[in-house]
Amino acid sequence: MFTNIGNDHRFIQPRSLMNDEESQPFLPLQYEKFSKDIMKEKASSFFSLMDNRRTTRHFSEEPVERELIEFAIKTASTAPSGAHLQPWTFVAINDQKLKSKIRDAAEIEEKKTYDERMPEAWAEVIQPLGTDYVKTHLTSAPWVVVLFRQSKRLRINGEWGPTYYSMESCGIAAGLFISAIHNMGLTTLTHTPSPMGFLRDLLDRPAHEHAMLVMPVGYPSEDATVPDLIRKPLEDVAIFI
Ligand code: IYR
Repeated sequence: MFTNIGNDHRFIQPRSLMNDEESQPFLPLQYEKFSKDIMKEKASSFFSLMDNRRTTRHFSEEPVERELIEFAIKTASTAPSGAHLQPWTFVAINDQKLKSKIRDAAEIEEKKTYDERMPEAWAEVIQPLGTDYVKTHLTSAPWVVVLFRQSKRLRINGEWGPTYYSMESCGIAAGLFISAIHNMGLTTLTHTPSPMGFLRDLLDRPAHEHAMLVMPVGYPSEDATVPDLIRKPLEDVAIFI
């Protein structure tokens, strides 16, 4: 059953999925209850930290240690996921030649999108963001991290089975990745070349993995700018009943 899988590193099963037949033990939850004051202080300081996050397209070429990227991916991988399948693969690219190949392929697609494929209703909402088909950040940022969503998983019996809520799971993981990057004093951008099928070929990922987000990571350049945006106030995004 496993013969055509061989030692292909792309199909390694997590330990947690290798004993389908055995029930998982339950452990006591490690939980620390804070006082009301500390809760408010933590809530407000985390909000301030995250409210200061901005997406910039302007990266410095200053190198970033691999260990920091590893921490961001480990943080992302703490995300809750459908059936705890953790249906994501983060490919972190530091190699300049490979980043250039990704940029060339992304710009070919993006040029077609911006010049021919983008409906007016879409163009009118991204125009204020100042984006275009030129993707300098894919070569200037020291790291480009590509998030792949796994739509299938290899079962213990050697058959392929589905994953569950993989879009939601990967979306949450991406949010944690972005938060981790911001918290450590770096910046990232959620870039979505469209279509992004070329990433599977360039990065040698299997057919059940689907590129979902391209995230350059690094320091902002000294002349980095951001669009003059305001965020919706609470009353426009929440209803309390
Ligand atoms: N994918 C393109 C276009 C783009 C789309 C949205 I929605 C944005 O918020 C920004 C850009 C790109 O990455 O440029």
